[in-house]
Amino acid sequence: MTTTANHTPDPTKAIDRTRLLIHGEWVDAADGAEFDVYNPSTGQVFTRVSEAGPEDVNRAVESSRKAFEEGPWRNMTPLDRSAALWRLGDLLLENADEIGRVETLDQGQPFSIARHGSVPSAARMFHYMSGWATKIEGNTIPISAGGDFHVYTRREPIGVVGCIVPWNFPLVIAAWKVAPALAAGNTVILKPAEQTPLTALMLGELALEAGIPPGVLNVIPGFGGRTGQTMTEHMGIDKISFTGSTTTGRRIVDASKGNLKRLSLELGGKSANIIFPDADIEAAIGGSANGIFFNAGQACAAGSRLYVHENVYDEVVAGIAEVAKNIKVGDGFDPTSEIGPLASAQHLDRVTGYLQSGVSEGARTVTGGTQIDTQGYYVAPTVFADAREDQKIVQEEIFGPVVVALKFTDTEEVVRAANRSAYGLAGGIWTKNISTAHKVAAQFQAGSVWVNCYQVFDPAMPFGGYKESGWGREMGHEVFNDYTQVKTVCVNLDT
Ligand code: TXE
Repeated sequence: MTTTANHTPDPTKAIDRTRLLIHGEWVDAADGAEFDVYNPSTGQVFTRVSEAGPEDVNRAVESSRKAFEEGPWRNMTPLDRSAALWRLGDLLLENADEIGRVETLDQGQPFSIARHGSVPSAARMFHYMSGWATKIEGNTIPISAGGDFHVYTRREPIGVVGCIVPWNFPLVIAAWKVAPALAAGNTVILKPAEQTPLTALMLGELALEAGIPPGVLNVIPGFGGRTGQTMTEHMGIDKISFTGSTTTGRRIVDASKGNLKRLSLELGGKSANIIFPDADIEAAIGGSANGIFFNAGQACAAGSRLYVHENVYDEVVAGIAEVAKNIKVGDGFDPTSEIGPLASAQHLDRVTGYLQSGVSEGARTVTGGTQIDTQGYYVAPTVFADAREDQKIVQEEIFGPVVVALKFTDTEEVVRAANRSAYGLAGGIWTKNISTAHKVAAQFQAGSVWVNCYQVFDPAMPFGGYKESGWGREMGHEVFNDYTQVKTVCVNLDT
């Protein structure tokens, strides 16, 4: 791959990597299968990619197992492992123009966001996690059993980790999983989503260039029901780290029981964002609008349930609707686009179904509410107001640029309402009252709470769900609980 400075992306340029990456080689699927990849900005097919079938999953597992057991990675000094991961972060940045271009083609996010948001964010994950490769430590433990014992723990890698990622932030979420899995000494089989397979392949290519040995990161695009299902059932994979829907998460729990795989599950959300009357209303409007409309609402932590105090309800709803109306929705390669299309035709159907359901269940459409009538998978940023708790648009994850506003009167009531969800991924609080902020943060049944900000992510901040939003944590040092296992060694010193 090559990079040019201040580059203007060319959507028509051919895609370099479209085959499976297994043991450092680019190979066709064993049965020759391929699938079409669509540009969501136009709805047109722009390339085809090899589709890994069961035989290819077997090949990838054999390769990753060999790479794990023979130890070119696990037995590398932690400092060398750290250096390779740092180098991979650097290579992502060096190739940011081309990776950004491909992410925009594949996922639809505006090029400026892909190039200056997604790629640096993935690079930061490798840089941050590279530091942990030298710091994964055990403990020494004083015990009271009779005798003289030296007891200590070792944190060891789990083995072969299957990473199954979604299509909303293809490269970023791959980095969330691959970087800590590798830092801990595991080997990885990465399966990108069928809608967005390309930047995962580029990551695999750069990993080889960074000196990560063949087989340590295999990349096998394919469909969930076939490639993904084969991975989760596979007896040769020790752990699955998955981000996607709660429905598929449940399927993965069922499918993984053969060898009782370890599971990390980062699932859906329907996060409550609460605006108290004493908030900086202008900041709350801007932050809350960004918290739902960023990436066309295709973000698991999106603040999709907006609870607004009755004293400021009309002002906030009008303010967010004004932001929504002025957002420029368009082709990811149009430099004026602020948000792009939805990632697939299937997802467009899902989101427009919710738009219809909002209206038929009686919510008031303040702005938007429609598909944008053009080629590609666009919907208008939408604000529903005066919704009721029992409506589908309040209970279910829409995963589109659609916010539902609800009015509240007192704090206890809004906390109860915010927690009345099967999900528990994230939440937001807007207030100038420090006591309200901390009290409500403590009462939120959610894995992340933002106060006077929304969707701030950092590699050092753990992220994951309460309740049906999942198991385990991504990022921070917490993530190593999910990518290592603890061995206790007890040595009798009286021999
Ligand atoms: O997700 P799936 P879908 C939510 C969002 C969206 C809904 C459906 O609400 O509207 O899910 O999206 C792989 N075994 N989120 O159907 O199926 C699949 O190939 C193993 C929230 O696209 O969960 C892809 O790689 N893997 C979310 C990944 O799972 C399987 C992000 C995600 O697809 C599989 C995405 C199987 N049986 C959707 N079936 C978030 N938490 O950010 C599918 N896959």
